[in-house]
Amino acid sequence: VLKDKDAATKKQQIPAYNDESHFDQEKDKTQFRQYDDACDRVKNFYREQHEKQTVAYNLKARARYYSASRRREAMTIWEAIEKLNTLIDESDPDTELSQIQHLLQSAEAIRRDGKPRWMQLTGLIHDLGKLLYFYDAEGQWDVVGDTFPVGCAFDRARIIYPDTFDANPDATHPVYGTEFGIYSEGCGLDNVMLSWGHDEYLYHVVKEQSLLPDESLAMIRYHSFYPWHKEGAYRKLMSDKDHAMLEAVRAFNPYDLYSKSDDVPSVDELKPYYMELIDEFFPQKVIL
Ligand code: INS
Repeated sequence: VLKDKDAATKKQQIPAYNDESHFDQEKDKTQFRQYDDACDRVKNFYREQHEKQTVAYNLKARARYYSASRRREAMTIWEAIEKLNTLIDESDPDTELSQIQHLLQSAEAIRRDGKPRWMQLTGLIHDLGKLLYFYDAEGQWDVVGDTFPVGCAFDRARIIYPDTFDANPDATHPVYGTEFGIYSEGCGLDNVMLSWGHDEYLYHVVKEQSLLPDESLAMIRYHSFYPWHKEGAYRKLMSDKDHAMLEAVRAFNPYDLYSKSDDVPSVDELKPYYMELIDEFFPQKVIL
């Protein structure tokens, strides 16, 4: 692990990105995220996720994450990617490919568009938090799927399958059910508890154990927060910093979503390139 000062100097040298994506220009964007026509697997997933993501559950999940007795494993980033490979995401209407393929598709699309190396690496790892499923999860409902804040009213106009929140006890709670709930206007998303899952988990790991910049951390923490970055919900909770982070997340999103229809990449051919890239920003082994 680099000393704080070295880490700060390295972070300053990180090149900026521009926010245009070219690889997706030919794609029909209306083919993605069609939740009305989604299969039962997806609908059942969200029914359970929306019912069970409560403040009480989120406090419990975070306490578990920080507890000394949590099961932890030291492994290389590539080993983590391979370990994740057996998971098929029940919430995703757009792909049934394995996770390693989705990660490589995202990273390759970012690379083809000439984006900086830190952003390519973000593409490669952004879903690694789904490893949580093999550790502390209660199902897929606390690992995958779109995210949303808990502790304030669910934005039913901008979250998919809003009726399924009827079964969530927080929806009618005297505090959690109000517009700002336990938060205040402009408090900043750093202070907001987003539904627990792979984004939140990986965000903590990457923040603590890599040299990736703040934009990368935002891409990881918010990439599933579609109600915010795509639909414009919860804007009143944002701080000044969050506006810059929103731009970063929006620049990242096409590579996550629209690369799902790209050709299946060859893992063996691409591995050497990405192994080198991983070494630039991560220690040999990370604790997951
Ligand atoms: C998908 C999947 C992704 C997540 C998306 C979600 O089904 O779980 O990892 O980023 O928000 O819609």
